[in-house]
Amino acid sequence: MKHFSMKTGTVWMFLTLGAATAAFAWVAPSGQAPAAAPEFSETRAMVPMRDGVKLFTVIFVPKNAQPPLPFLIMRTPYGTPSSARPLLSESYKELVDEGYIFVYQDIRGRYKSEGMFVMQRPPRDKRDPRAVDESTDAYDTVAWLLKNVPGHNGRAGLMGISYGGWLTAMAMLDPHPAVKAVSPQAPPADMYLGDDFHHNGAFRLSYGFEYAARMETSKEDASFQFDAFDTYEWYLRLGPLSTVNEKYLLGKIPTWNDYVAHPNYDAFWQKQAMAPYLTRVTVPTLNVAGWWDQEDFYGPQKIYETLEPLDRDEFSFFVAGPWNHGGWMRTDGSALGRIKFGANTSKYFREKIQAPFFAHYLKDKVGWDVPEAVIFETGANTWQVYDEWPPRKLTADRGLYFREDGRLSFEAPSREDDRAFDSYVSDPSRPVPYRPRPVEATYDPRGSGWSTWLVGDQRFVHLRPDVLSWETESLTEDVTVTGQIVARLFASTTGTDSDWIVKLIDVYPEDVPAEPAMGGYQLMIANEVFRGRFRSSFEKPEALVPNRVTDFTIDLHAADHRFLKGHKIMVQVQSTWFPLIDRNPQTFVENIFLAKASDYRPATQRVFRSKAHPSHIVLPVRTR
Ligand code: PG9
Repeated sequence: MKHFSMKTGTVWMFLTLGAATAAFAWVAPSGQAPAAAPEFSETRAMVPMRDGVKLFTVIFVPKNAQPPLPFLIMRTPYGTPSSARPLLSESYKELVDEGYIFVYQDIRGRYKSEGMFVMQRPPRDKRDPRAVDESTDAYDTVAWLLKNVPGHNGRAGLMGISYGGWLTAMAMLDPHPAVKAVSPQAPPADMYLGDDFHHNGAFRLSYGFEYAARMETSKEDASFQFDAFDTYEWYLRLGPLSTVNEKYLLGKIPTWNDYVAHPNYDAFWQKQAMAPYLTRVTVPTLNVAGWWDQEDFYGPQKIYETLEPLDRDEFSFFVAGPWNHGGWMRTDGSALGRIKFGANTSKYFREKIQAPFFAHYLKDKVGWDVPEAVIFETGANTWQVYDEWPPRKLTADRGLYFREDGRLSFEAPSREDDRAFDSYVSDPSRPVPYRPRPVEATYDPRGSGWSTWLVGDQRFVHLRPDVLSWETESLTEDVTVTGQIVARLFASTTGTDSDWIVKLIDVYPEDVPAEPAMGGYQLMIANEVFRGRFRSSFEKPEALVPNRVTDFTIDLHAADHRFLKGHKIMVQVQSTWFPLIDRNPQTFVENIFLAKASDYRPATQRVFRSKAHPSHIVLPVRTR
């Protein structure tokens, strides 16, 4: 959906790119006549795939660039643009200035393309010569373009965000020989372990429900009509998850049915996960992630990490910046929510990284000199360049321990004391909201806090009786954390299943002279949920033993963050995060999607902090 309104000298554009709506302005420098907007000739084609299905494709050839030019291809489930206007936005400026033949394509079964849409269609069985997948569709598209579009230089690049990033990653599995560069940006890599639909087996209820309904109600995006503005209340009223099909989706949304049929990490999810297919680096690859990506933060890191040992030609690069999902192409990146970064970080990425990457590999231009990883160090608000990511040689792991009286300390507890724990009651009928209410629907056209919730001030739950917190003294010097953060939790529950949510927080000083309103702000730096039943195996869940102290290792993923002198480090632990994560009944049942209302019960949770059971966070602290 696109809306345009004209203002003097400024064209405001509201584009639906990926699954998020963003606004950009294309502005003529003040006092100057507007620069001539680039012009494109536009061709629409139904491009035939090897099985006869035709995919709707729009080709924009720049009128002012000297052929031959490479193709830059963006495949999408969200609809191709109806004109070249997106290319006139700030987001594409550097690429448009460089000169490419831009190609957009609706994937199978979406918008104007033929065929059937399958949510993240798994890679084909290569023994079947007639089989198709997103990799063959990308291949066939490149072959067709080379044959049918004049003025090209024989090379093609692919890029995309999120679903588009995943399509890009799929294209690089068996790329057409003309594909010389790809940039998967925020691609999901595993929908069960870390991306949109589940994290560590815990179901991402609001996103999983709303996205499935959006994509599978019709060929075009469709928003589920909630009868409550505050979806926290709507999801709570829903009761057990079986109500979804009984009352709302009526068994008609395949992805919802798949959630219900595959509650564990079975072949269905494993077949979709990227890592097993990433067996070689086929072409130069620019992997891009946002530190506060509310949808696919795990994916780009997992893909980069998997490719790294296979990257003999040093073709795989990693970029992480202070962005939400796709923020580098959707906002100017100078701020996210109330957090400011001191510069236009998106422009930096597009101008200094993305544009030179494609220009180098698709046009042999000089100017691409990224060694391995370009990472924005949050807190310090500076870009860092590393020759490996994470830079293990520059850090040492240090434990940050939960201590008595809500203290957090680099000193481990030394006294043996069975009663050294903190405790709360987790009540699934009163779950902790993951962001301040009202929790607007993800795609609420009136606006939604979804895209910035990860940078929200965590004081809204601090000191709730069902959220524990521990914090350090004010830091006497900066502490920089660069790399993988892990939580080691020693905890017990009176129930037989439980979720554990761990949040690592930067607490601002009370007095922030440059920005007084930020005094005491609690900014989340890392976080994750772990569903207790999967402690031993994601394939075969097991009940927890009530009241037994059990250790949980929870990957909080990577960060590059400087906790500044005068700030404090805080950890919060809770057992509900609603409706981001569905409520764990806290009573072990075979399939939570089929749990009864009576299975949902309060439980008393204990988090231990004794010598024998020292709950802590492992931080990769910079030593150099
Ligand atoms: N996060 C979205 C998505 C990607 C892939 C599968 C399902 C959802 C997106 O923004 O495209």
